[in-house]
Amino acid sequence: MVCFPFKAENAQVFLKNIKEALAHPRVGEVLGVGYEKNNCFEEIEAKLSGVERKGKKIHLMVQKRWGKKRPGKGDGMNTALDYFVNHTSFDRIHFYDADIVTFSRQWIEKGEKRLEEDYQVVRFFFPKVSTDGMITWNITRCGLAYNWPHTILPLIEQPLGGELILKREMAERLIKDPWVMNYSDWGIDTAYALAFAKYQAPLYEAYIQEGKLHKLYGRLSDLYTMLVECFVVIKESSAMPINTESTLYKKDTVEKIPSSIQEKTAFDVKETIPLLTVNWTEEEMELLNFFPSKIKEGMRSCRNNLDLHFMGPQAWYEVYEVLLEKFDQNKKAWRDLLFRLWIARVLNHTFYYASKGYEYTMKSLEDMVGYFVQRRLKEG
Ligand SMILES: Nc1nc2c(ncn2[C@@H]2O[C@H](COP(=O)(O)OP(=O)(O)O)[C@@H](O)[C@H]2O)c(=O)[nH]1
Ligand SMILES: [Mg+2]
Repeated sequence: MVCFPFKAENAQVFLKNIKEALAHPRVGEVLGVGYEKNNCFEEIEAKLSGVERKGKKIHLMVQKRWGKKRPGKGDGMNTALDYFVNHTSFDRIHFYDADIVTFSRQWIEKGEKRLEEDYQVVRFFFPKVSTDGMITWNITRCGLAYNWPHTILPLIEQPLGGELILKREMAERLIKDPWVMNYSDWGIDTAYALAFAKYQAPLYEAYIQEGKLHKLYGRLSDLYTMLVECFVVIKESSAMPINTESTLYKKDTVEKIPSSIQEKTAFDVKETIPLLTVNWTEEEMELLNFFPSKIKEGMRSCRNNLDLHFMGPQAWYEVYEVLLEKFDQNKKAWRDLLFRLWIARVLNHTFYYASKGYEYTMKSLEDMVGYFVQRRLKEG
């Protein structure tokens, strides 16, 4: 079974993806789980007859309320798991984002092949734009490295990726895990990744060279909610014991990155700068006192003079440490400050690394995650 969670997507793109999935001989059913019965849902529903295929089922449904966090993509994915386990007899569920323009049945093929081996979970990864994935790198991968440096978690290429396949047994475990089902928001991808590691599920990461082209963000402010929710799940699970010493884990090796991807910029820098420099509150200023003086001074002075040299990968470690200890998701000033600190890191990366060539940039990000791992292993 193939599931596409969706909220408000381009119907043409989504319908083409449904059609593509149905065309794979092994796919018996496509499930679309919508956020609500909105225009997108109704448009898809009205046009389904155009993509139907004999002997195969298409099922559209609205997500149910499973978690206690903001109702979001997590409720959508968990609704799909429940439907898959309790209303079908298929043995694998594939998840793909509905907005992917480059989706093809070869992805399904590639993943299915690995599940014939001993793997229980297959995740897909894609060539990356050097200024994209800034939550993945600076929040999720750094957080996985900080909290679980001795496991496979820091090695996972795209832990927030919505493209993955699970065997039935894994889906059954997830829906019986109240901790996982609680993440109804953007925290879900991290929650699944942590759960798989906790279950020691054999994992394969499959590389898709064509890349995942999908709708892009305009301003980084679009990412505010996602940023906060992705950090909160890391913080809340800090004490979770995970041991993957004997877990089977492998990934495809990456060949040359297409030059079209090497040259892309993921967001509008000019529009982003004011998110860091204007509208500071007294309370945010106060909270800066928790941070080492270099960071406190740097953040304070960047309001007048945009010098972000202070927020390199190693300074980010110091920031992360304080955030894990002090961040309070119920305080707006903390959420706003988290956002600003992250913007400072993203702009540091963009100004001082991304300007020096693709390979150098990507290596600096890998090195940052490596630094988190090494430092935590050293400090025990
Ligand atoms: N069911 C459901 N799907 C969602 C929700 N929010 C986002 N999605 C879908 O999840 C997928 C990934 O979301 P997207 O906005 O593309 O995130 P990005 O790829 O990280 O930029 C898309 O197919 C969205 O339509 C939600 O609240 N409920
Ligand atoms: Mg997308």
